[in-house]
Amino acid sequence: MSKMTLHGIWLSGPTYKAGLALSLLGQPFAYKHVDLRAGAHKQPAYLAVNRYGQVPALEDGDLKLCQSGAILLYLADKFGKMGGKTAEEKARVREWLFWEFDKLASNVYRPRAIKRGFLKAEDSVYTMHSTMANDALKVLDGALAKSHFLVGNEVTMADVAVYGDVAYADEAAIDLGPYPNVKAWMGRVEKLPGFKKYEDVLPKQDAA
Ligand SMILES: N[C@@H](CCC(=O)N[C@@H](CS)C(=O)NCC(=O)O)C(=O)O
Repeated sequence: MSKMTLHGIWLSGPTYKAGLALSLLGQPFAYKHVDLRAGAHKQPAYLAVNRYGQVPALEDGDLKLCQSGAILLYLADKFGKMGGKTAEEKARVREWLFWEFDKLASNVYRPRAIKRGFLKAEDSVYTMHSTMANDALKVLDGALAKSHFLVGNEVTMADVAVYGDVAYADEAAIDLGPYPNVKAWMGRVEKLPGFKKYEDVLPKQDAA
């Protein structure tokens, strides 16, 4: 089986989700660095891989797939792992994926982009997103009070997607102190075989 190729940039949270999923699945992958600052994501060569002009994208043979949530579900189906065991678990994984992109991802990523200087915005924009992130973190903390992982007893793509948001809370200056269940769950995810931090899973340039 030839290696899949992940296209992305190491600072991108959605790219981290795809890279982390591959790493937890024990799947080595080739990597193509997409230079967002140079506008590479809007050039025809890359638009042929991801029509939305965003990272990440995953190539598996002739298949070119975008949207990190869709990539995670594809990998779960392909390898028959981390997608949930029963029909209900599979549906719950999808619920979390839709929820996290609606309520959590951009409310962590935008404050992070502001704090890191990638995005210029008024203080009120930071406050709005970080307030919404805290609302979502309360929901997450409540769910994780009841179970070790988000769906069932084992890690699923729901954990990967949500971890790929909260991993950036520190850089976003969002305090996880009030969410002890989230912190304990992060510790469990970080102990999984194949777990890597974003700086370690995503190369900074092309890799074979
Ligand atoms: N919903 C998409 C979001 C991807 C996304 O926002 N990627 C950012 C980098 S982190 C990007 O490509 N930004 C450039 C742009 O949107 O033009 C996913 O989960 O894959």
